Amino acid sequence: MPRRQPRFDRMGDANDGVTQMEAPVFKKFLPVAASIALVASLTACGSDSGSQASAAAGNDEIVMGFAQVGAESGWRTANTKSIQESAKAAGVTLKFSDAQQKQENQIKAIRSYIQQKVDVIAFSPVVETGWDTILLEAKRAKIPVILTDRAVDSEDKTLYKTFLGSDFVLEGKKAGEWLVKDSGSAGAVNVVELQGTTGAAPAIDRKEGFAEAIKANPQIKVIASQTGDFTRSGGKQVMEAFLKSNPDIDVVYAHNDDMGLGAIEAIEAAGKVPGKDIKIITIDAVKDGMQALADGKINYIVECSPLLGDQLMDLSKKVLAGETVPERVVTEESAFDQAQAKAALPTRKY
Ligand code: GYE
Repeated sequence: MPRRQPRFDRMGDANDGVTQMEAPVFKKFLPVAASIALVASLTACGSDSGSQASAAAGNDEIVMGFAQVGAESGWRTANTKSIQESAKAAGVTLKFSDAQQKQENQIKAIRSYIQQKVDVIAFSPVVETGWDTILLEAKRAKIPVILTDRAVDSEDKTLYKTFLGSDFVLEGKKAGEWLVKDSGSAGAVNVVELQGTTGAAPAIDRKEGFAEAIKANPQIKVIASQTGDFTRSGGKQVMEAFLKSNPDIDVVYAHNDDMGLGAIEAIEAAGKVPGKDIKIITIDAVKDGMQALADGKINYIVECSPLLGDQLMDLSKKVLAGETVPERVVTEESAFDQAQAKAALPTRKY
């Protein structure tokens, strides 16, 4: 991932987050019973066979620990479903945990998987930085790690086997390129941006790709940009504030469908017509987003596929069989305008 290189320099020591967050926070603020309950729930919520690592011991069954970001969006729900279904189909025993968008919960989950001696750990890092300590623990325990969906910003590439997911910079670029084309020779175009979770790879990269695509067109200006945390309620709230302080918004660029859908509610409540008075561009192309696009309330959606389950199981099997896997596996994706959404909707899988 050479494009991440500049950020290593900017971020300095990638260890900071983890070392600060672990022992002190949980020991000081969580009652012992609550800590135990958390670890117990991490173990309980997967389809846990109760067996210890087996693939390495010569049995066929692979035990995977998956630390999910949360359930913040339609995309995430589809992603979780894909992973659970693919695990079942591939005969992989899945231990699954939901971190509720908190890095400390993901670190707890991963540590618990290490203690349980799973065969492989996969996770979608909620933010990019602060993973080196826990990944080093997994490496020392000889448990391979596969990054799924989101990347980590770490200089040590030996801490994980591969990274499977989308090219988020490209997604942002596609969104920006559509806007450049759509606005043609129009005068000033005022854009407000609803960013994803602060510090998350898709938020950083989608912002970067969009900025890059519009930079040769100074009439297109991002006049406000704030995080809506990838949620519908977050998108609505931030959009309400944007509408109050900016009378001349032409375009909303939302880093995911859910925030765009929240923005639609805010725009309608303000007496404006989404898709017409204010154009909306989003990323993901989940069912609700595609429906709003087909209905004319969104103008363009860049696809980001959540269906990573099959590839993840496949890569895990290869890694555990000692095969070499590519260090980066990029998901193939397209984009939709309103007519294309109408045509695609009946056969959409998510
Ligand atoms: O776009 C958003 C979700 O990491 C690609 O996370 C994922 C993003 C997705 O919350 O809807």
